Order: sequence, then structure tokens, then C-alpha cells
Amino acid sequence: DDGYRLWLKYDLIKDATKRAAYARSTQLIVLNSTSPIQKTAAEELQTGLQGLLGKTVPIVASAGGKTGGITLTTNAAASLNSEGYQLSNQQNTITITGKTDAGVLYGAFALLRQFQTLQPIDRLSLTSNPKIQHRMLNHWDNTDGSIERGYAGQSLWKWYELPERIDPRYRDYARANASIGINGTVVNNVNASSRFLTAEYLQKVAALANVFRSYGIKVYLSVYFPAPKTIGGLKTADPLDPEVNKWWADKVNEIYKFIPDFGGFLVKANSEGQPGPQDYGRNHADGANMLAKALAPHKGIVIWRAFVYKADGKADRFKAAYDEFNPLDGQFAKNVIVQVKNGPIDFQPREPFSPIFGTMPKTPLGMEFQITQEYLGFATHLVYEAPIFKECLDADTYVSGKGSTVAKVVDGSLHQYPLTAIAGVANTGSDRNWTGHPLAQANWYAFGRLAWDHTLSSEAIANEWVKMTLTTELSSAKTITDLLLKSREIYVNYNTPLGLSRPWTGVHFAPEPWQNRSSRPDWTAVYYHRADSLGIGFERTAKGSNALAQYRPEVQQQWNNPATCPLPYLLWFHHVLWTQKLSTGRTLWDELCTRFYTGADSVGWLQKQWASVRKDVDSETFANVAGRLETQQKEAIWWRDAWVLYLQEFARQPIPAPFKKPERSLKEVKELVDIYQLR
Ligand code: BDP
Repeated sequence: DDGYRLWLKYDLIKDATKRAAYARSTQLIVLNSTSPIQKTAAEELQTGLQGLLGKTVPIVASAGGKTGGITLTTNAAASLNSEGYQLSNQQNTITITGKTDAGVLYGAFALLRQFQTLQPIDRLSLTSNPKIQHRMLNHWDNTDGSIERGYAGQSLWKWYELPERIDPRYRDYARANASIGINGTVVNNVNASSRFLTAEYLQKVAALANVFRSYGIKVYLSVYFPAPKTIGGLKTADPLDPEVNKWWADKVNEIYKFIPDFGGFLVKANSEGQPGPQDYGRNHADGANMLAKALAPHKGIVIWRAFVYKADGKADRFKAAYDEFNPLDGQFAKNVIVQVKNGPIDFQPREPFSPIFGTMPKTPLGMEFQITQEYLGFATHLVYEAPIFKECLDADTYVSGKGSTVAKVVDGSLHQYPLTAIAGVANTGSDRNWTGHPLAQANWYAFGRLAWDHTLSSEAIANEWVKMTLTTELSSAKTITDLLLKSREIYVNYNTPLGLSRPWTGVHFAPEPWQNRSSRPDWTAVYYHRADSLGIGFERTAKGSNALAQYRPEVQQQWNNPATCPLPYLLWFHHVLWTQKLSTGRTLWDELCTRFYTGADSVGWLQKQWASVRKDVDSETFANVAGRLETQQKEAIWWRDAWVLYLQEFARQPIPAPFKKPERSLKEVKELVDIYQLR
């Protein structure tokens, strides 16, 4: 198995009794609609059942009085939201009800999931509504086929072949997304090329949209803010300039001619060198609202990113996005949503939630997670990300009192947003198995499932994915679920324990905590950990940058005191003495060493666990994962050695027993990193 089929494998269910039980209610697929999306739903059911039950189930327009089939139906009066579905089974007749065609499609995939995970269906009665409206992937893909921070090959989009040749893979991409409820995709990099707004490219994007449409997926584009200058021939891109406004209005009209259901724009502006409204003395709201006005007549939306930090690097970067956006609360147009990264810095293995979520009640805030493993070991380290996503979604902002979780902010239930969105920066690429690391497919899957319903548990999602993708054998499925669940903490332990962050530079892979030279201080590693002869950590209380003041008082209280601050966040907010005793009973130095060593050792545990499921997992997948775990083991030791040898120069203390001193010197580790960075 090369992994291409993802979680939609549909291999024959081994248990014949189970097959027979399912067969009783799956004799026909009744489709009484000409909707392309419902047609997709029926065909997906047919494909799935063909594989799972080994029989061809006919699609018919009417049951003709027969029972024992699956009926697809929409009901405008159903108590569902626009994409929700209902599954029921009465006297062996299954009904999939949606309020809309898309609801039926999601219901069809949900029914297949019941079969794939071997659930009883006799008394099936299930209602599910997505909690967030726009559930999107963000692709950081470029015109030349490269992917910014992509680790699974080249872009899926073959721009040179489009629009004439349609790679069948586009449809498979859409199927996978629809099966987990994703309904939007931004096809190009946030560091956007204006080329995507030319007629040449709009035709190509329209060809993709034509494939995705029958899977309920809308297409969006990232836009280059000065496009009116680069491709429009104007002298300015000032959002308050009438000609600029007209240029965008015309451009948007043109886009909708190509793509009638175009979703809208994603914008990275005045961020990391990208131009934006501030270049003209305007603010983010001015920029966003100008685009919003152009899109509004077509019901398009603007997703404006809050990932910004100024270039001087003197202030605490942690505070930057809040400082720029908080004063703009309530100033954005109705069809604008501000997309905020989960943490204040940048997709670190562990970050506190972004303070923006707790302080802008009048602005719809969307969530941006990163699925691609930019800071999580690329495609060789195993990190199941649902716990990262959940940790942020479940965090309490206290914006409207206790229980004001980030999830409730994002799903709109707290502030009654008219618009809600959640995005994941995709980990897909042209590798045959889509994600490089076979188990990284689980991250794409988990993102989609949580985007639909953030109350699902990491464990339930993992277990579901494992059963659909790797094995339904109970004990092996349990073992794999367990290793997925533990993988993130293991990675954090050897990589950034106790609230450390950004110990690498360059490509964001090799350990380089000593990195202290860059064009700007906040692009060095030492800026973040601040190790010195006394201790380590970034003081963000009132004694330091006071970034903590950006949170509600209740949150400040949890993190303000180093003696009570939860250990995962300790060095995010405090500069702590090496000799300080922690709640674990160990000194900070000993605790850090313990984390680095046990983290690295735990990769050995992952390997053992994986070895134990060999008999129940496809051999190609098994070997693929085993090989990557071996690499991870080597690299985890590299991380451990780099950190302890480097920090030892500040702490001047021995490595605590029972851990053995690294076999190499700091100089040797540094040489290794230097070689790694050669081109
Ligand atoms: C950083 C990435 C960079 C992205 C940037 C962003 O290193 O490639 O362009 O985020 O999100 O994590 O805009």
C-alpha cells in the first residue's frame, strides 16, 4: 500500500458477519436529485461500499417500495445548520438528510466512516452540524511548483498543465477534504505572486474550482497587496485611492466571471517584508475593508492575517500582533475575518494561545493552525497534532468570564460572529502518499475533524483515523493511537521543553540554540531563550516585557507567578534560575536535562511500539514509518546533545544521574549543524 488512498481505503471488511449486517441496509442508493454534489455523495457511497462490502450497489432514482436501501434527501425544514446532516436507520432503511446538498455529502462520508470503523448501524441515529462555517486549507504553494514549508514533494497544482490537463489527483484531493468536512481551499502562498490575479492564472484556478465544486469546496486566492501596481499599471496601491478601489472592483468582477462561486481573498500584508496598507499611512482595517468592498457584491470574504511584527526587533515580538490589531477592534467590514495564528509567535511546538483571542470581541477572529511540520521535524519526526490544536481551542481566554474558550471565540458562539473560519496550513504535496510521513496524514485528518467539531477528543480522532487507515485490529489500533497521542509531548521534551521556543534558524530544522547572528535580533535563537550564567527564559511579566498584560487578569494570574505557572509555559513567561527548585522536586537545570534525555529515549519507545504492530499493518507502510522513526531517533539525540552541551556552558553543572554525558563535544555538534546548513 503506497498510502495514496489515505483514510478512504475501503478495503474489504474481513468479518463476514459484519459485512452481512451492513449489506442488509445497503442494497440500493436512492438519489432523487440532479444536484452535482448529491451525485458525488451517491457515487462516493457506491465506491466505498464496493470496497468495504465487495458488492456493487446500484444508484436508483426511486426505491420503488423496496426497503433496505440508503436514501439521500434534503429537507429545508430539518433542524440542522446549512451543512449539517442526520443519519437514521429504520427497518434497515438508512436515510441521509441534509438541509443542503453539501449536508448530504458530509452525511454520506459520515455513514461510510461508520462502516469503516465497524460501528453497529441497526439503530443508527446521528445528527451533526459543523461548528465553524469556513473550514479551510491554506496552501503555501508557488507558481513554480515549490511549496513554502512543504515537506512532501512539490505542489499538487500543475500550473504548467492547467487549465487544459486536469490531473485526476485534483479530484482525489477534493474527496479527501470533503470526507472530513473541509469546504474551502486557498491554493497559493500567502507570500503571494500577483501572477495569480492575471487572466492566465485565473483560468487555471477556475479549472481547479470546477473540479472542487461538486465536493462542496470553494477556491480562494492569496493576494499581493500592491497588485494594482505590479499588474495594473497604477502608481499606487493606497487603499483609499479611488483608482485603486476601482482596480480591485474590476479585478474581482473578472474573477467571478471565471469562478462564479469564488470564496475570496487571504491577505498577508505589512508582515515579514510583504507590502501593505501601512506603506501608505493606512491601517490593516483600511486595507481589508477596501478589498471587502470589492468582494461584497459577490458575497466573497476577506481573510486578513494578524501575523505581523515590526522590523526593529527591539520590542518583544510576542506583543506585536496584539499591539497592531487590538486598537482596530470593531473597525473591520462585515465580510472581513481576521485570521490569527494559534500562538503569539509562530507555530512553535508549544505556545500559549494568542492574546488576541481574548481581547477583540467586536471582530470575527479566525484560527490559523499549521499542519505542515515547519517546526515539528518536517516529515521525519512523528508529531500527531490534534493535542496542539486542542490545547489552544480549549484554553480559557476569560473574555466574557470563565468558560470563554478560544473555541467559543472562533466558532462565534461567544460573540455571535456573522462569519467564522478556521484554517490549517496544508501538509500535502506531490509525494505519492500526500504527506511524506505516512502518519502525518493523521494531522490533515485531525484538522478537518476538529474544524467540523472542536469538541471531539484527540484520542477519538486518532483512533478513528487509525482504523480507517492502518488497521481495525483492536489491540494494534490501540497501540498506534497511544503512540500518536504521546508523540507531541515526546517531541517537545527533546526539542523545546518547559516553554522554550525557536531554538533553530534557517530552514527551521537543525538544532541551533547558539545562533546569535541575523539581520534582526528576533530571528536569532538567543533572543528567545535568553540563557545566561544565572538562568534561562524570557521574562514577560511586569519585571520584563510585560507581554502577560495582554491577557485577561484571570489568565495573567495563572502564569504570573513562576512558582505556580504550569511547567509547559514556564520559560515562555519567566527567566528562571538554573538552581531554582521546580514543582517536580528537581532544579531547573536537572529538569531540563531530564526532559531532553527522556524525550530522546522515548523515541526508542515509539520504535518499540511501532515494531509491535507489524503483523497488523501493511508492510510498505510499516517499513516507511520504521525508517522515519530511526531517523527521528538519531535526530532526537542530536537535539538533546546540542541543548545540554550548549546550556551547560551557562549553567556550569553536571548532567544529573542516571543520564550519561553526550559522547560528542559541543564543537562537534556545531560542526554537524554547520555541515547541515551547507548548500
Ligand atoms: C513562518 C514561515 C514563513 C511564512 C510565515 C507566515 O516561516 O515561511 O511565510 O510564517 O505565516 O512560520 O506568513
